[in-house]
Amino acid sequence: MQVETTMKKTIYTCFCTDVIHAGHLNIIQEAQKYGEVIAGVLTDEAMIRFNRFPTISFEERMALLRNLEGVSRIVVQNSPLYDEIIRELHPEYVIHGDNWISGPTRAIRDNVAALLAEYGGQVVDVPYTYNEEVRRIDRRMKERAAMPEFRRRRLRQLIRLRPIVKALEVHSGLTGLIAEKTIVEHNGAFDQFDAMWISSLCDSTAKGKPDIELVDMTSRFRTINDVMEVTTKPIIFDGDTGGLIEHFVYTVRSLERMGVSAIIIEDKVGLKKNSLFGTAVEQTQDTVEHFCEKIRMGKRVQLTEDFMIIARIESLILEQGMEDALFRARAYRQAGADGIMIHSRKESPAEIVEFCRRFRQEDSATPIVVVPSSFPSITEEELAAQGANLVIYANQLTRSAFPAMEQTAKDILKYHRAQEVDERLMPIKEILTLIDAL
Ligand code: SPV
Ligand code: MG
Repeated sequence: MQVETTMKKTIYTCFCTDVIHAGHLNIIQEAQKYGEVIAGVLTDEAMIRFNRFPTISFEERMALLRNLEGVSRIVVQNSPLYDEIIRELHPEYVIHGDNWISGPTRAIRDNVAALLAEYGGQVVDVPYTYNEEVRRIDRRMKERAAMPEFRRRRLRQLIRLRPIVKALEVHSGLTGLIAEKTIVEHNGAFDQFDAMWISSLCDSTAKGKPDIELVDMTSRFRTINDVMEVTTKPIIFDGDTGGLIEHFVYTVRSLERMGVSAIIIEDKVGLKKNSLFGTAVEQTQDTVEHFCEKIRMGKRVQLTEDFMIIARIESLILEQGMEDALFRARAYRQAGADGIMIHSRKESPAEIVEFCRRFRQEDSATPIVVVPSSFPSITEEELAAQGANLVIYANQLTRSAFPAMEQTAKDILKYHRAQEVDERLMPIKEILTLIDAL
């Protein structure tokens, strides 16, 4: 007697969402027409490469799918690309909303299609559901991620999750949007900035003022607010010297309440000048005792576990030597600093590399922050290998915008019209639609 067996086909779909809405339900419904539905949940590490930071835990996201009707099995997907999962599950189909056909996610789709084609599998693109409810949920998720309690703790979470956290300088809503939205796919890998740096240099420069703590806190907070209005990523505030200890404690309170994740204060006193001037201008380093007291007082007034006070060491900038830098790092850490920023204005990264290596020999945990402005050749991978946890691109957006704007101004003056500059400008249609309406 012949027994007939019908093998059910498998269809795979991957989710990276905090909320299940009609669009997801539609995908599952469609998927069921093809066979047994296996749903993947992206890990936090994978999700933050190209998506928003999740506002619920990985376990909660697993539970969300487990409760869904029509899903027969849940699996974990460790990477934005599907190679591993396809090798493992060998699904006949992979189903996804057709929104992945454009933008950086196109590379994911192409990769999936190529993998499936090797054994006759197929991609199923379902028209993306974009109704009022989906739009509202999407907006809510973004707004939730921007709330102080979620945003503030994200820097610590990222330091745990990322080989090295990358922060980009921002000083306005517009630059904030660039840090928030820029995602690239390069050789099959995805990347985006993790955090934003409110640089005193660039915040001052944008206002046409020197970087000497002249732009007051009210104005600096205003910049933070402009950035916060349009972003969800964590903010690291350049607090200059932190000012008087009596004032610093209020600054810590205000920043923490706003949802800023960290303040970095530098061990200088008196009229602060930008570090990249080095010893060409008069700058005075603080005493170890006084700066430690500032750190201790800041930590004392802090209310949450999330907020970080990071101590910035100016010993190499002011040519006080490596031993002084390491001695201060130790002292600041003992005073309660949550991280150490080591700065240099050398064209070679050698002294930063030496500091990281030697500091790591005695302290394997305290986050190290670096700012490779004068030694840009060093890669993030090289910095991470030396034990650095956070890299700040402190002024590159401002330094790229200024020459572009200046050239445009010069060319309009030269040609008495704007045609010569027009072709290198963003199209009017794009600038009009750059900012999402609520
Ligand atoms: C800033 O961006 O304002 C900094 C870094 O403090 S630096 O300009 O290199 O001193
Ligand atoms: Mg500064």
